[in-house]
Amino acid sequence: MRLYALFTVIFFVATINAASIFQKTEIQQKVRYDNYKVFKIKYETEMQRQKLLDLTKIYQSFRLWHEDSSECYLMVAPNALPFFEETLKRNNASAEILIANVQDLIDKENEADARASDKFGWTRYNSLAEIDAWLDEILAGYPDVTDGFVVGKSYEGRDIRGIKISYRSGNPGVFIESNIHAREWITSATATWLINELLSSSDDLVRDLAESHDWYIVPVLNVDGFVYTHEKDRLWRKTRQPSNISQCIGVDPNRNYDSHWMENGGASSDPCNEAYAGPHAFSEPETKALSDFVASIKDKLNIMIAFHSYSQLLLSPYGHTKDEVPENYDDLMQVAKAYSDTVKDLPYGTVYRYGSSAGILYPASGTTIDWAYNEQDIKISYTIEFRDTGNFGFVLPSAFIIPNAEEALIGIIALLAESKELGYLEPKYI
Ligand code: 0X9
Ligand code: ZN
Ligand code: ZN
Repeated sequence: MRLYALFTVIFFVATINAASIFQKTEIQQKVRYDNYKVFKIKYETEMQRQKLLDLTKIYQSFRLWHEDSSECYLMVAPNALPFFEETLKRNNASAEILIANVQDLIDKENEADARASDKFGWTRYNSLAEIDAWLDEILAGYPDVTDGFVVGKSYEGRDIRGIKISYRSGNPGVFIESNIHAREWITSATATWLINELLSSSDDLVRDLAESHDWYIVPVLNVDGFVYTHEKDRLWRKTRQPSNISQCIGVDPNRNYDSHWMENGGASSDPCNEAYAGPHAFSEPETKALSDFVASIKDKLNIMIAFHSYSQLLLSPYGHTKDEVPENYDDLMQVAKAYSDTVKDLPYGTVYRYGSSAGILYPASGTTIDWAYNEQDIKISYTIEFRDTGNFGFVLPSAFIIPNAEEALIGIIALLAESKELGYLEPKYI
């Protein structure tokens, strides 16, 4: 009898222990960015550029937020500040501080009163589960003009969902890919707002926009990464598929498309790099699925737009080289100008610059829009980098969701009108 009691006690203790160990792995801490700073660094020489970008090899301490042809935005961990300052001095470079404490921004990202609300809306950022539930409501509410579709499954087995909006058959097709980069939350917030406007607005311009195009919108392509940014690390960019050759997880999906893959230094072969192209083109289930889906309807698609953030830019092909521009480059610039002019005329006065991707930024090979343009014959293709220009970067406060989305809507209206003018909205194959 005594022995039995003892066994019971041991068993009980063992169970508690197992439970607490289990809990530890379950309730893993969120990554924090207390006193991490973001600097803007202008470089004058290629040497300076190399030295600064080299820092990102120490990827726990230095992370690249954005790069332009003449500057970069670097997030620096507090313990790496002395080394960072020394590196600047040694290379005769100077840095401007844009964000003093990244964690502070993350904590305040969602507006105080919206944070508590459990209603879906555009005053705060929504989780994937909330977006999925909202999509179901929208599909149920507009059954005659919407169709839900599943692009495919992510590495972790989630559905990658999209919505088709069509008021009549035979309309020119517009495809919108959004949130391929996990941390770019403003993109899915804008995409969902756009879906809502297309279906519910009574404005004449918006009604015409909605009803004279067929819309295919994927609000969150990188579903695994997006969930990871909500639950573990707000600043995650890549997919979540592990590597066979490294401890570092994930691939930059916007370097993984099968078009000039890994050419011209437009991507990295280092799995720890934020622009890792993957072990081969379309190694990621997410990009493979999107490309198969787009290829299956390419005859119906006149326009491809990929939503990104940040820097307020409209980028056309090519990304893989700046030595050449596409044959309809002048048209692409004219259409981009229409977007930019219209957005600037709104009371917000927001400035969007435009140009070819490689020309204005840096070479990037294997991007969605280059693939759509080069391999799928979609001749009006853009990456749009939304707000802002660096004061908040990826952690754009939710108060800016609606202004950003309004700009996107008005910009897209102008983009499509100009494309139509230039003859790009005719049926592609007769
Ligand atoms: O680097 C990217 O994939 C995009 N910028 S982001 O900050 N959203 O990651 C830009 C892709 C456009 N093409 C080129 N930069 N060439
Ligand atoms: Zn090539
Ligand atoms: Zn992006």
